[in-house]
Amino acid sequence: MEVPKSHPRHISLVTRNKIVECVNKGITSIHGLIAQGRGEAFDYLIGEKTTSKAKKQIKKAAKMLVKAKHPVIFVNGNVAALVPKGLVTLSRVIPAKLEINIFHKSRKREERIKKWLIKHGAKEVLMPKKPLVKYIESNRRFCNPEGIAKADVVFVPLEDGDRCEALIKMGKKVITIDLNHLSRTAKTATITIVDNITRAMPLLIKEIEKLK
Ligand code: PTJ
Repeated sequence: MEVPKSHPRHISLVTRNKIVECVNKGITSIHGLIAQGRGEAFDYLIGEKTTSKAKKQIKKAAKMLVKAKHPVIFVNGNVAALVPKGLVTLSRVIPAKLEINIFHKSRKREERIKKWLIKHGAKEVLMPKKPLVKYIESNRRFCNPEGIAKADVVFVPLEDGDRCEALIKMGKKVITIDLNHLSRTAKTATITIVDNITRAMPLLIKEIEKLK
C-alpha cells in the first residue's frame, strides 16, 4: 500500500506496512501484527521520538556490546521485518553472531528469516538446534551451541516473555529494546532501551562505530 508522504503518520504507516509485507512473505508470524500494535500504542505515548533516557541507555548498551567476549543477537519475525539491514550492520560492527530464536514454532519461518537476512547481507546466521535455554518450555529454548551456549551478552529485542529472565538466571547479560517499559523483558533486562527499534537501531550502530 502506498502511503502519501504528506500523511501525518507517514513513518508509522510505512513501518506497519513492513510488518504486513513480511507476514505475507512468511517471515513474520501473524501474531506479529498484534505485537506491532502494542508497540505503536506505547510509541504514541512517548511522542514517537527517542527520549533522552533512551539515548543514555543506547550508549550503555553500545559499551556493553563492544566489551563482550561472545555477544549474540537474537532475531525474531518482527525484528527481521523492521530492521533487516540494521541487524546485519550491527552484527558486523560489534562483531556479534546473528541467531534465529522465535516464539511461534515454525521451521519454515526460521528458514525464511535466515534467507531474508542473507539477502540483506548476512554472511552467517545461526539456527536453533538444541534446547539450551534452561528454565523455559517455549520454542525459544531451542538455541545454537555456537551462539547462546557461549554468549556472555545477548541482544534480545521485542519480547514480553520468559526468555530474558531465563537468560539472566543462566548468568548472561541481556540488552533489550522494547517500547513497553512494563513488559517482563523490559523489567528484567540488564539494559532496557525504551524506544522504537526502527529509531534505536541506527543510533546504537552509530554509538558502536564511535567507540570503535
Ligand atoms: O517471530 P516470533 O514467533 O518470535 O514472534 C515475535 C513476537 C514479537 C510476535 C513475539 O515475540 C510476541 O508475541 O511478542 P510480544 O509478547 O507481543 O512482545 C513484543 C514487545 O515488543 C511488546 O512489549 C511491544 O510493546 C514491543 N514492540 C512492538 N513493536 C515494537 C516494540 N518495541 C520496540 N519497537 C517496536 N517497533
